[in-house]
Amino acid sequence: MSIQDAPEDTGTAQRSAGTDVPGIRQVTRAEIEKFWENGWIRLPRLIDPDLIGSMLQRAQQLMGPEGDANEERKGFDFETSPASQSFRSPSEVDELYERVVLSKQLGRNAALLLGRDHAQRFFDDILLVKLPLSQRQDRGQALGWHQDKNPTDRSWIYFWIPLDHVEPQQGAVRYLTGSHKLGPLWRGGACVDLDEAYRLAPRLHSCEMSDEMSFEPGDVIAHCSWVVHGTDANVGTRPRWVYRPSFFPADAVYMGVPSPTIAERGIKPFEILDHADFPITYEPAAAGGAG
Ligand SMILES: O=C(O)CCC(=O)C(=O)O
Ligand SMILES: [Fe+2]
Repeated sequence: MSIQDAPEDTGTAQRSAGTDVPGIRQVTRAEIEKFWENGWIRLPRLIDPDLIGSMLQRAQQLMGPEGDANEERKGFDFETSPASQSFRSPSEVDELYERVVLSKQLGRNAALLLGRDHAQRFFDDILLVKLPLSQRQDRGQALGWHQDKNPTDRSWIYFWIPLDHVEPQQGAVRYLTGSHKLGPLWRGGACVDLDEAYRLAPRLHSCEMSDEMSFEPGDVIAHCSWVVHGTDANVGTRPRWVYRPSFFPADAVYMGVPSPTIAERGIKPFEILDHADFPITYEPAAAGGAG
């Protein structure tokens, strides 16, 4: 059932409540501290592996068992990327993804990580399947170093959620640790090779590259805006399944950075993103939310 079809859907109010989804734990104080230091944090078993298993099944229904069967929906899915096969906004077509992104728990974790107990909105979500390069040259390549595009005036939280075991050779994400402290360095979303990144921002030499990591279902990475990151190619033999939703503080304002997602909803520069498609999923208890 889509949000539009929900029986008692009253728009923003209905979606803003923040559902309770069992199986998503809260981030710890130690994780929050390390996140501030590094700009990213690995969150072991953030999500119950059984819930992740169900999400993988749904993703396979949408994209095929190998993650390569969905047709690109013109004008909706992102430009076919050589780095992965993607499926944009699974939460609009699948009720499990809808429940997960509207969950109070993910929103609260975003607030806790950002260091201010403030309401959070969901922005968007995408499935990113990096296909084995050996099978698909055009869907398994490395993704260059970049900062995520953020059209607002404050940091967002991006959850990088493997839906299956991920080994380093499958092209897991890597970070230039601490690079968020350098602020915006070049155009958000623009991917460059490492030499070019160092040329554009020589201070990046002081940011250590994260080690290659393996993931079990349930392990998650959260990163903030402005941390420089990229992925290697998938030189393994299995598709790499990742789900990537994003959240931001409810009082952030649109800065006018070209963003069809925002502009086509009639939101003008310096306005908050007060729209049913950017629902508030978490509100602190004092503000009337369930905390
Ligand atoms: O892992 C990917 O395919 C993309 C990683 C990334 O750039 C992100 O999550 O922002
Ligand atoms: Fe990114």
